[in-house]
Amino acid sequence: MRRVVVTGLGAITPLSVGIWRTWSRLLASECGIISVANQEPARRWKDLPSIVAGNVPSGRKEHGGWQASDWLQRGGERRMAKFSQYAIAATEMAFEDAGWRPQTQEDKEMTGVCLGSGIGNLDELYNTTLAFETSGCKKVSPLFVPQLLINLGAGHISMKYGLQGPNHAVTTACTTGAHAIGDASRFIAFGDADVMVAGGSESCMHPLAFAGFSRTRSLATQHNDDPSSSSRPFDRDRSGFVIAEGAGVVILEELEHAKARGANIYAEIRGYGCSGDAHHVTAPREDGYGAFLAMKRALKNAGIRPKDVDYINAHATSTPLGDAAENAAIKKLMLGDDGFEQSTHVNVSSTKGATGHLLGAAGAVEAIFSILAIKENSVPPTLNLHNLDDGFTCNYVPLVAQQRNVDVAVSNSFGFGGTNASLVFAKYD
Ligand SMILES: *[C@@H]1O[C@H](CO)[C@@H](O)[C@H](O)[C@H]1NC(C)=O
Ligand SMILES: *[C@@H]1O[C@H](CO)[C@@H](O)[C@H](O)[C@H]1NC(C)=O
Ligand SMILES: CC(=O)N[C@H]1CO[C@H](CO)[C@@H](O)[C@@H]1O
Repeated sequence: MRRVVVTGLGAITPLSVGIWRTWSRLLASECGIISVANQEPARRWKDLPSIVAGNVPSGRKEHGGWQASDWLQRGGERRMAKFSQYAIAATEMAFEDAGWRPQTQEDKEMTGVCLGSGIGNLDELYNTTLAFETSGCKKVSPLFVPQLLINLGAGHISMKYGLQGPNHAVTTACTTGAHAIGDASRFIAFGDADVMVAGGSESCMHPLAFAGFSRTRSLATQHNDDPSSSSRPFDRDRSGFVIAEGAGVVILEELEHAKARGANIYAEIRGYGCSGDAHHVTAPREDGYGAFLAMKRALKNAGIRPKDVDYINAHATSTPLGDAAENAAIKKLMLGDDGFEQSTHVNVSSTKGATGHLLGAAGAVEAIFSILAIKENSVPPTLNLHNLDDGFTCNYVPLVAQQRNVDVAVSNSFGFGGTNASLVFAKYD
């Protein structure tokens, strides 16, 4: 099987536009979650049970802010959904970082895209629905359908760079980013491409999204007055997740291809495992069996034993049930064949305390954090973790980052519908 390595990273998160500022703010225990109580239209936002969010900061790119004109040609903003705009920008950063610009026809044919979104363009759907209801067909823009389709993120990227390899879009709710990276790695391993742009993007900061997730009782409602303490994975007082936006993109490359051009190799992607809970639309199985299976399969695929895992970037979104189920899954995974309890040796953190939950982009952004943990031997912290629940016996890296030798990292992502995926990254040498 062909080996696959990571040679470029790009991200837009509530902490910053750009990888390095995001990473340094994450390690410095800073939080990107703010209040949306004063957003317009006020009559729609004000009655929502959860009014905290992980918005991408606006401003100039030199200051880590988002401004569409820094990344898109004129008119691009009008033609593209916000999630596609973020995807284009994160891809530009990742290509720049990788130093890879496919020029020849052969290079273009062997470079593909696998990128998705969880929700897509709720804003446009909402506005067009209202316009259609009052004024009919003539008020529906010819851009409506292209703005709505989730695979247009991947489509716009291929058009911009002339990429003629596989062009694929994943949409598996909050597992999207992880599935996209895992599937992309298999395109390379199987010889369909030498280089893949892979990741997830999301922007559904619309009051309707907040209303919908409130009705599934998924959101943090207890800390509206103190936004930065609202996302608290694994903490006893966690009450739900915080909706966030952004994008994560990695450049995956076949090992020999990367070596031949002297590329900087961040890490190797060694394993990918998926499973379904077959249980419930929004709730996990209490014992975390689905998550356990995904991690177990990913490690089997990697040929790595659970006890050799140094760091797990948990999906843990700060919901009471989800975090407990994942904790149970990690403990089950770490239970050695001899019954020896190893969970005290693995370092687990959830970076959602700092970023909130980027939904379809979460898996990609967190894969990037796992890759950087390996590259930098730093484990990012779990913010707001003051009191552990009973049975939470791992090292959850509370509040401050820890320096650790990280050779192997696992990144978990789980989504509504009971879909679970794990990625395994390892140091390349
Ligand atoms: C939808 O309508 C609102 C209110 O008029 C506007 O602020 C927003 O920019 C519109 N969104 C899109 C995608 O056109
Ligand atoms: C697997 O996916 C489901 C989606 O509903 C998620 O809620 C759950 O946390 C995941 N499984 C476990 C046991 O963690
Ligand atoms: C692999 C690794 O670095 N594990 C560390 C996790 O954290 C504990 C401390 O709680 C260390 O003792 C382990 O070495």
